[in-house]
Amino acid sequence: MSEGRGGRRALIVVDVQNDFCPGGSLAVERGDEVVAPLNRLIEEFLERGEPVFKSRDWHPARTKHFADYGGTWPVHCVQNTRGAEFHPELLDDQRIQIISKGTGDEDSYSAFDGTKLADLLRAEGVTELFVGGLATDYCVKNTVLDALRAGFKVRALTDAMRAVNLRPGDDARAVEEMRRAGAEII
Ligand code: VGL
Ligand code: ZN
Repeated sequence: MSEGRGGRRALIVVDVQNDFCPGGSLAVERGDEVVAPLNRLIEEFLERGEPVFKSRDWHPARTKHFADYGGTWPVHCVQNTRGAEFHPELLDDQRIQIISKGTGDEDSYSAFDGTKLADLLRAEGVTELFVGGLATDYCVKNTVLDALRAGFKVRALTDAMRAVNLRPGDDARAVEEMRRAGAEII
C-alpha cells in the first residue's frame, strides 16, 4: 500500500514517563504539558477505533546508556520503578499497546529500535503516524526519522512534545530535522 493512501492512522505517544517530567531524574522542562493534548488525541483515536501506542524508556539498572557506566545520562526509567511509570494523568486504556525500548546497552532513542513497532503497525494496516511526547530532541526525533525511513507518513505534533535542550536551540533544530526528512509539522 502506498504511503498515506487508504491506510489507517495510528497515534504514537513517546516516553511520557515520570522521570522525564518535572521532579523526575531526567526532567524535561514543562514535560508534563504534553499530557493534556495527548490525552485529547488518545481519546479521539480510540473513539475512531484507530490504534494507539505508548512507548516507554525501559532500562536495566546497569546500562552503558547511563553516565555511571560510560554513557550520557543520569539514571532514569529503570524497569519497574516509579520513574519508569507513565505520567499518572496520561490516559490508560486496555486498547493501548505498550512498546518497551532501551532494554540493553544501546541508547535506543527510537521506539522502532529493537522493537516490533513497525511490524505491529503494518499488521494493522497503518500507513500514517501522529507522533508526540518526550523528548523532542531525542526519542521523539529518532522515532519520527525511523518512521519516515520505514515508509510511514508522519505528522509531528509540536504542541504535544517538549525537549531536553542540552544545548539551547536543540528543540528547534530537532523540529527542522524532522521537517527536512519529510515529516509534516503540525
Ligand atoms: C530519552 C534521553 C535518554 C528520551 C531517553 O526519551 O527522549 N532521552 N533516554
Ligand atoms: Zn533513556
